[in-house]
Amino acid sequence: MLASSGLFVCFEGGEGAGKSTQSRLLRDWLEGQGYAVLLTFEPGDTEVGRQLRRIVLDPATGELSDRTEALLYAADKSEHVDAVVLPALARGEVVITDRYVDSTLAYQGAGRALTSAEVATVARWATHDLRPQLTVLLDLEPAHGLGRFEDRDRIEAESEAFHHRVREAFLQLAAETPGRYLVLDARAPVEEIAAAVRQRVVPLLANARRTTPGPGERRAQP
Ligand code: Z5A
Repeated sequence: MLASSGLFVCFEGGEGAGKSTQSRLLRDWLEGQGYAVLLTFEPGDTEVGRQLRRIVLDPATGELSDRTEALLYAADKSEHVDAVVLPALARGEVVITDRYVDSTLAYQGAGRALTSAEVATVARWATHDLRPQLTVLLDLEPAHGLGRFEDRDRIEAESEAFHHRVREAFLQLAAETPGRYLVLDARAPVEEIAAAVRQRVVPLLANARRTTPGPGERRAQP
């Protein structure tokens, strides 16, 4: 299902690929153009999501069964979509999410010993099969992204092979529906990536609500 009002954009990729940086830059630029924007993220951008995030990412949680982990991420998504994403889209806003369903298909489906089809069934059910109109995949060699951080959470601490499977899964998802993806080399300069994202987003804004006229736009005369 695609949203019929607003615009749903997602940033995906491995750790340290620049998702938070680019989602903030896109939010700031769109707001500067007068659009109503909601910037959000998974896991953890709801009340219950914050608790789920602590469980799935805190190294103190220790081992979880693969299915438990997939269900916890799915619960976070369900709450996120129902409480945050769908209401904002219904208001005509541009919703930008830092990670979404592709993350669980990649991390729980390809990273862990679950099949992607099983994880997809659970995640699509949890999210009413709501799909972004555009997913920006910031592609980066795992060692490069992990090197941007010193501390590691439960998932970042996984093996190099795990992170390579995750990267390949993201690329495979993008290859399956290329019309809904923008795959960018995350090693490019920040401003170069931001410009490529803007160029791809602009033609998708037809159903997005403006709160103020864009720069240089004149108000209609009474
Ligand atoms: N996870 C999952 O398993 N299943 C799911 O369904 C979901 C998530 C939704 C969330 O961690 C973890 O949950 C994640 C997957 C799993 N774990 N792992 N591993 P998170 O939310 O805490 O973190 P993250 O999503 O992995 O993002 P991040 O680590 O915060 O990185 P980022 O947002 O992609 O990057 P950044 O913060 O924008 O930039 C990182 C640094 O690089 C920073 O110093 C920037 O200034 C720098 N940077 C950014 N862009 C550039 C460029 N272009 N060049 C050079 N330096 C740059």
